Amino acid sequence: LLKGFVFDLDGIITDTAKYHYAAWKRVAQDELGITINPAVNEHLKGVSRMDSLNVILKFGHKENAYTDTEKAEFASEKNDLYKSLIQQMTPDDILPGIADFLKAITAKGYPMALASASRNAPFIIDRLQLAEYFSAIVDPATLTKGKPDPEIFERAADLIHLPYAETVGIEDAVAGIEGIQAAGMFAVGVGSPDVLGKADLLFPDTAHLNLAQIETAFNAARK
Ligand code: G16
Ligand code: MG
Repeated sequence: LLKGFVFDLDGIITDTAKYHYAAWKRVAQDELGITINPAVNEHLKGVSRMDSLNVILKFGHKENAYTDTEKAEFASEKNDLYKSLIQQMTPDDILPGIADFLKAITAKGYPMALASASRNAPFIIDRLQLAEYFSAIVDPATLTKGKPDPEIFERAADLIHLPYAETVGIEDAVAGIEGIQAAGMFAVGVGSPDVLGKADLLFPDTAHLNLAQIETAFNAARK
């Protein structure tokens, strides 16, 4: 029986990727002399702050150019820039259909937890005025592994006491879909079939997310 939901943030609830990208682009250019592009940005999605920096350094062939202390400073500078950009977020930044989708889930009594790799997730959920919908938000600082490891999704379900087999996870990234499935959960993808073909159920965009369809597909899969 379907008991509840775990949600990704970036790409599902709101598009923080554009702000992460703007902040990394500046730091990469000014501090590292590396010019990143949208293709590199695809590899930063869902990836932790330090792992994102490592992706950029590798792209610029500078993976061994800096000490851990210097790297921590670059990451912190990026986060300061990022934080200044997300100050302006409002409920208008909620992706299409998400507000109604969260309302429908709540109306049916399913609990929800947030499984975002972002340490800024509680601030963003607050800015979007969505805090009332989430019974728990995973603190990524307490995790040992990033997506595609299932840890973040398992932690989210644990926080709201959901058995994994009765939990639905919602994600827009391949690594996220893999993590949800590795946790034994039902994976709902938002995106294109060529990228997220492995998902148990796929919607082309957030506006198409439909609770009744998810319930039907979940019940058919668990029979
Ligand atoms: C998000 C973004 C990533 C970002 C990560 C950590 O993941 O997609 O690009 O690097 O959070 O964010 P912060 O630097 O704010 O801790 P998710 O899991 O919400 O898709
Ligand atoms: Mg995402």
